Amino acid sequence: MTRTATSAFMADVMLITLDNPPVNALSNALRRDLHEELQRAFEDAAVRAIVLICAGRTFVAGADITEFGQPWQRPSLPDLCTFLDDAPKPVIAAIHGTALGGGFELALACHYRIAALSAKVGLPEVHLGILPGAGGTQRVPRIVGVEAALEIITSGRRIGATEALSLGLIDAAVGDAILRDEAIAFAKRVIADGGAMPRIRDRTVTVEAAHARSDLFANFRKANPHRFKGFLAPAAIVEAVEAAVTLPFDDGLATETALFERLVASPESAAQRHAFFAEREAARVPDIGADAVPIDICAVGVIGAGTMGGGITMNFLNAGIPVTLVEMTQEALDRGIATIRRNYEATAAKGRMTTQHVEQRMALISPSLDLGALVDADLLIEAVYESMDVKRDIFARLDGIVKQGAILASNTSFLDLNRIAAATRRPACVVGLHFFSPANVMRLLEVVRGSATSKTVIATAMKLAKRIGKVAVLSGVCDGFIANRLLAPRGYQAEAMMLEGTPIAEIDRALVGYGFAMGHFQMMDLVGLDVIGRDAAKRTVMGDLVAAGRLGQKRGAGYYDYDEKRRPSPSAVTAALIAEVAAAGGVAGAATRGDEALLARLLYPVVNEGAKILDEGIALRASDIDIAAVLGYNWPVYRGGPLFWADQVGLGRVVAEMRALEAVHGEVFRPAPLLVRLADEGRGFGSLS
Ligand code: T1G
Repeated sequence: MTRTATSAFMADVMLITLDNPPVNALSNALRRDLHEELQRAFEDAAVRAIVLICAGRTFVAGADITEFGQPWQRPSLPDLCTFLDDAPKPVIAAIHGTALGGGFELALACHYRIAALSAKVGLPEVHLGILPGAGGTQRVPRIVGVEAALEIITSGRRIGATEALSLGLIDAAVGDAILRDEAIAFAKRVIADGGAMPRIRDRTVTVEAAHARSDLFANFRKANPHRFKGFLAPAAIVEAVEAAVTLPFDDGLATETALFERLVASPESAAQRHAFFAEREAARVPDIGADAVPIDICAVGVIGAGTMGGGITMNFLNAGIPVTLVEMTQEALDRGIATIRRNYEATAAKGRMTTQHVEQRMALISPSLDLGALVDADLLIEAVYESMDVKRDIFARLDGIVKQGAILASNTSFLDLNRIAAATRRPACVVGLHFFSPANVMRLLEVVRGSATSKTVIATAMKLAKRIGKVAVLSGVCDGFIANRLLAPRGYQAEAMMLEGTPIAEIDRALVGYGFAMGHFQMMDLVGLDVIGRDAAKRTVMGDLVAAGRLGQKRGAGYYDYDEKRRPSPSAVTAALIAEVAAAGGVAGAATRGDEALLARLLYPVVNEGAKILDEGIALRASDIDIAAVLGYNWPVYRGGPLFWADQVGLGRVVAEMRALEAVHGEVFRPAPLLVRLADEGRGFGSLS
């Protein structure tokens, strides 16, 4: 077996190199090898200092997440950190790329840290539903103080080398190319200065300063409610950091370990880890290999400068890719560009970008009223309103204008991509790129594969998604593709229950209790009832609300009434309208009561739709459906997505409850064949991968 840690001796300094591609995760094998190399260096009298450095693209990215759930093999990561604490000679971590989670904790257990200027450090464990389990919650507050530590660990954010230096998390930052040499020089200076071995565990100033401030922790919880709702890890992090203040170091570590064990065994963490891997798995398309070489996208054209077109454009500007933005009228073009500028300026006002960056990005836009300006673009994205005729017309015209090999993409959210492609003589170059609103924020990008779309085009779209910070999920052609089709039944059921007499506030409360940021009706009010397409031929509550001028939050009234702070309260007008529409439609039925019953009604049809989407081959895998729901519809990540959640409920139970609902509410609750088959076999969706 090749060793994952090796040593080289440079005069007095032992250089230990960790080499475990792709990200030097601290697997069982790496920990064992590192322990042996350290042991050897500790025992070798000729070695007076040790430098820990990594091969490949990054320093250690953390514990090996694929080994979670198995018992730690010795030495565990906390053991290794304790071993470093007890080191008889100075150890210096040399950081490049990202030192994350257990990787950063390993560095924190060293005596010194030197980093490349482009390096980043951080403790992202919170995103996996756990906490730093190798001393991070005890060491970081000893460096930066309790408040900064709480912020860093509960946000999981990455900290650049310059900020890390100013916070004291690292001791030096040097040019990337000279990291190795500088680390060795640093080690030699330490030796020359007497070989001091400062340990973070011995620092007491910041934690003692927090003794008198027992309200710190309660205040932090109060100030950041969104970080805590539904998630287990943030509260445990606060508890662990509190232990750093109230307990001696080793007892604090023991508290951290106990909390870690509890979190790692929780369904919330299992769900978040599922989402981590689902996100990465989604990029893989089985029939597209190295032979499909993605084309370089150097210039993009966007047709339509409305809300979607503007948001889409921003993604490319952010990635430094120039965009030609085309509209039909000067007024629409000016409005679209002004909106983009306003968005950037708002970000700058919050201190999250400089005005210089705003100007740099704006300078990448070439506005035009002429499709002819798109002749040099490598990728065209059409983002006009949802009309098959309009889209086919644009694609036919683009076909006559754009260069050979250019990719023609539609942002349609439900139209038949194959019919759009058929308007051109190059259907192999046509693909769907379905962004979610707001397109510059939401991370999901559905890449829709038409029946003729070439492998090169799919490979390009998947790669481009990563470049612009999106997670691409491949979808086949169907009405609504994956995410919209999946979630549509939730809306139908919410509306059906409303007509049956279930108060809308109860429906919304059940969804919020499950973990959605807002309920169905609150969401409708936020979007604006006038902009949501509906069946004009049918009398609906929404139609009546619009007719009554109740357009949603923006008017202070929609499904709910809103006060000046936009807080919703139940509306007597809406209640009366609901009763009228229900009576006119002859809706019978009883109100559904209780969160469990409400959630079964709202979410089982989503699970069922997911099973159909999978069975039809519209989605490649169950985890793609989960990630589409999490990233496209803010399905609570600690539930893992609808199919992961259904597995946790147990498919046998889901099917049995659906059959009971089918008896009352009919076919919409008939379990899909795949669901029934899996339930009968005692399996879950997770067993399909
Ligand atoms: N363990 C195992 N595999 C990992 C991994 C990890 N920690 N991190 C990444 N991978 C795999 C990933 O699945 C993918 O595999 C490949 O590496 C490249 O990743 C005790 C318990 C490092 C910034 O949460 O944030 O330490 O798909 O596509 O965009 O407190 O990966 O190629 O087969 O994402 O260049 C804490 C997670 C662990 C860091 C690189 N650490 N990783 O991003 O590539 S918990 C993290 C990342 C912990 C201790 C606790 C990113 C990255 P494949 P990629 P990238």
